[in-house]
Amino acid sequence: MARASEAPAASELSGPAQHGLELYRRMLVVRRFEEAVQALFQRGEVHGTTHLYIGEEAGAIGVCDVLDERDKVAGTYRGHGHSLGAGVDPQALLDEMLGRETGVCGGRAGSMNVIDQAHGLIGSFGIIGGSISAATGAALALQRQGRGGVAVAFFGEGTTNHGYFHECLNFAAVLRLPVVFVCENNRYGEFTPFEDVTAGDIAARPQALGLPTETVDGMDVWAVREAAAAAVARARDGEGPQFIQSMTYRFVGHSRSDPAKYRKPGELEEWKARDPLKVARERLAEAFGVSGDVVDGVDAAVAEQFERIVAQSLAAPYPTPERDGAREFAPSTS
Ligand SMILES: Cc1ncc(C[n+]2csc(CCOP(=O)(O)OP(=O)(O)O)c2C)c(N)n1
Repeated sequence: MARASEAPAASELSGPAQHGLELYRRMLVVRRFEEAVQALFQRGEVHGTTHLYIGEEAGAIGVCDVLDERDKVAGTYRGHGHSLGAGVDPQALLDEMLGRETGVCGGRAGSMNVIDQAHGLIGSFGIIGGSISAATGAALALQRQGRGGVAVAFFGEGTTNHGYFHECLNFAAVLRLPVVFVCENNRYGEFTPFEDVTAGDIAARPQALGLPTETVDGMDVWAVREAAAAAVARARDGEGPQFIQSMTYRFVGHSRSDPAKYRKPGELEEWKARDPLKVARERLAEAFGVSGDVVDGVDAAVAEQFERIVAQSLAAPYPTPERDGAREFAPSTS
């Protein structure tokens, strides 16, 4: 046991302090994963394109923390955080990015189309709004199964201008489906500020359909988690669809080729001052008495984990036409 004047070591933590440190660790895994993808992309190891979630980690980690094995998650093309939040193994996910046979989809999905039914991830959707319709359909199935499962759709604020959004929210409201719509408002749809293309208040849209709606600080994993816990509990209890708007910011361009010159002066710096990892570090110290040394220990362990993961991904085999996955996708000869 630590003396009163000493902050406890990691192994001595329990309850909310231990849980808070675990939330921090999971966000850090997403951050290091995205940095690894970025570096490997620049080396030509990741094909196609990638959309990184750097800066937005508190969203997926806060929401997914309150889900259980009955639940389903639908993410987007900015979906590595959604996948990791759902519980996809970082090694299998990185192998997938590199097109390796050991990837979670056998190396055939790449960055934007990851699916892992074993962890309730019903898909990552390159078509915007795809996550909304997939989660709404999953919620209909879950409602009929009657086991209390809830579906979660992640999507960006730009997607709230799409037909899918309005149709699915209406459908879910009419049928009181157990679905939580999580709008990750990172302020830009590709290169366009959301206020240039979005009329009125986004939160007023679900409210007009009668959905309980909460806007939260998406840089604070505890705030996101609290809103998600309440929304998921209501959806499980048969109270129908719920809506969360998580206010966040991406620290990198829309995709790998975007230098993000459209940002307003000082905006990036302002949001970086509220980096979810920094916010969590401060909260861990102030509210839970977790020392900087303990958090540094987590940083070191995750850095080491990623050294191993990257080396293993680079050494993993590529799929060959003889393997099962390739046959699955081969044109039928009958
Ligand atoms: C149906 C459809 N139309 C257009 C696109 C091209 N597109 C890709 S991302 C994007 C912007 C989406 O912005 P937002 O919903 O705010 O999500 P964010 O990228 O900010 O996470 C667009 C228009 C697409 N993928 N699908």
